[in-house]
Amino acid sequence: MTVNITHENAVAVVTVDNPPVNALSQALRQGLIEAVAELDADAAVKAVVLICAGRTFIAGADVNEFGKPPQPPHLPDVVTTIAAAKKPWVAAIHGSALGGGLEVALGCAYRVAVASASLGLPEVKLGIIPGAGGTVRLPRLIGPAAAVDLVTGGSPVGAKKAHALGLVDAIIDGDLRAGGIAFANDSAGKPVPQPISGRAVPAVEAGFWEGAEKAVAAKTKREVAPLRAFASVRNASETDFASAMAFERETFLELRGSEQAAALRHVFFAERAAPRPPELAGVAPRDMRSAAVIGGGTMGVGIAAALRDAGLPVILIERDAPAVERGLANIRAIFDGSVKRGRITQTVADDRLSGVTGSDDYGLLADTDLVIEAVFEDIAVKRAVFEKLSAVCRPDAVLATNTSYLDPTAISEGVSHPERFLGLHFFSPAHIMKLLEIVPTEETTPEVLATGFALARLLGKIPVRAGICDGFIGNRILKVTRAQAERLLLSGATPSAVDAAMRAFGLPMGPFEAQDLGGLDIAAFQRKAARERGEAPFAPVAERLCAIARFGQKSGGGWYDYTPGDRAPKPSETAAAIITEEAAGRPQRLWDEASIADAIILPMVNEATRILEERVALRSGDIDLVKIHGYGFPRWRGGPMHYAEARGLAEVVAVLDQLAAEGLADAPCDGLRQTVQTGGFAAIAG
Ligand code: 3H9
Repeated sequence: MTVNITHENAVAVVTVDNPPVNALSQALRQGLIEAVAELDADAAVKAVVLICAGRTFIAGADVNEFGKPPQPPHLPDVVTTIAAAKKPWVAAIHGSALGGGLEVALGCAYRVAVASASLGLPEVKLGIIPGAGGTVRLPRLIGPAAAVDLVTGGSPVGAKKAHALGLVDAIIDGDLRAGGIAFANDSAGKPVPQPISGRAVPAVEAGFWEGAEKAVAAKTKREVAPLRAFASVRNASETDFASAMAFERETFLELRGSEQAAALRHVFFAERAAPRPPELAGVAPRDMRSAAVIGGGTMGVGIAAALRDAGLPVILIERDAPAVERGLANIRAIFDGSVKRGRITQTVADDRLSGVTGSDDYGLLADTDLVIEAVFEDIAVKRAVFEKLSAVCRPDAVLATNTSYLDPTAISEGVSHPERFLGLHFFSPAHIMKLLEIVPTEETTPEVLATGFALARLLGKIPVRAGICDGFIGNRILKVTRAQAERLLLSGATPSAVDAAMRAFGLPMGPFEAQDLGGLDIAAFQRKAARERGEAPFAPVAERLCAIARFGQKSGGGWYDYTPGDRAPKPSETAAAIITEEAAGRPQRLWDEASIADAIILPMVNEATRILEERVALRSGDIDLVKIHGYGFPRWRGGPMHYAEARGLAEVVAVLDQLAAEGLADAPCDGLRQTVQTGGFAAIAG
């Protein structure tokens, strides 16, 4: 039963039970309307507690219904019905009251919550705005400034903050049901508060709306929903309740069918599918109560900080005492940075640091559950580490290599019990970046692979399983991005034009700015290794820039020039001269922003399709997550694969054919051509 009613003397308890997160399915909406009618008619009932079974209060509308025509009863009507109930309803909140869930709570006369609960309107993260009165009731309840923050940012607030804002009437200590019933009994004798719909919106200072709009626009760039949510809150603050509700609903329905909403829904479900690969269903991970990191460089200390943030004690191994000291100082710098940014207090930082033991003695690892190697990207150095680990670690300890390009199977040669070995590709800075590529070898057991996924969950990261190839999923596609960017230069585009086009597409940075920031030497090192393997990586201009030590910002110049102390890129005559020389004899053409973006993004899709065909990635959604969480691909575009499907695969193939005819990209692979018939990437992945 979705909605169940019980009675505690004069208080009726309406329990919603719609696993997993009590989403507002049609049946639940219907059940709530019927509950109001039944309890209105019951003279013995003086007040009502609305509470949820399971791990959370109502977490919102059912996102699965968004692609389909709305079915009555519609949520705004459900909320209006609760708000008009003859008895006061008390929403008793635990877990999360999100989106439509919070809107239902706003229809209640009162809201009480346990301290651990959170409340919010995350609709903008799904490309929509609240559609059941959220933008209209909230400014009337907590004022326009707080309403703008909650609605346009989409992040939930904790119950205590919600209480301070006036969103929650009381925090319940102890049992929520009992506390909710006591609150309802108490309120039954008092005058019912004025319904939110009848309240005036508190006045704002002159210029508030203009300032707030600018701030929202600056944060959200090309995302549509936050500004539309802002407009709805503003309209609701300046007009009557009924017109405001109509305006909100119209915006909600329009955005619900938008491309951005479809893209963001795709990412929402991809993120929820990624941590649970079907082949690992029912496989228990190994215990992880302690961890160690080998290597105190940038990656090693980032990983160690992430492990500490998740509460694991960490041993940091370096080759000698000075290196240990440097590593510990680097970890301290990370925690100090978190204190400065207000993420943690000094006490928490001290505690995190005290949980790191630095040493050059591998013997300390005899009883460690998980060891992550993060030393220099050199196979001999890495193998030497695993030789030592094989000698000292328990045979069931999980051993992982953090590598971005090397073959984990080759690294694992000689490891004792190779079934406990796997690759974990963290992204820098490892304590911040959400992506974790998990790379099993042929010998990795399901239990050890499941441990990789459990680690991602513990660290709050998005795990994507990747097969073994040069660069795994993300860096393999990155190579294509960079090669295409250089092809563009040799055919008439400039670095600034390419970077501007990619920013216009939605990336935070263009490919040349990004290389200047990260350093051109890293990719040069990968290309050298590739040439030694007999490959012929394409980077004629980058090679020449490296040959004259133009490695980017760190050397004062790369693709661009930099003046000391200023990170703003300035077009470089040196780079331009090299480009002109390399482009000599090649056909030149005019490029606009859209065709530049096509010449970079669509070849990425082509490579990604090969990655799917080779089963290096198992699902196209996984590839989208890699590019969004590891490389700044705009979330609102849904990732490259979703973008290609939404754009139309026939058009993608046609543009690639044209680029190939001009010698500016590879021709579409067979798999990509086939998607035009099958309608999407699912057939390849399946
Ligand atoms: C909205 O409300 C619009 C209204 O204003 C207007 C209406 C007119 N629907 O995240 P988890 C599934 S927009 C359907 O791993 P957690 C999820 O797919 C909505 N399904 O759990 C997964 O399924 P499976 C605004 C949903 O404990 C399972 O639940 N609300 C929904 O880590 C567990 O999910 C939101 O945006 C949904 N709304 O976190 C809230 N939500 O097991 C989105 C989840 O089959 N949800 N599922 O893979 C969340 O933020 C988290 O799920 C929550 C729990 C914090 C609640």
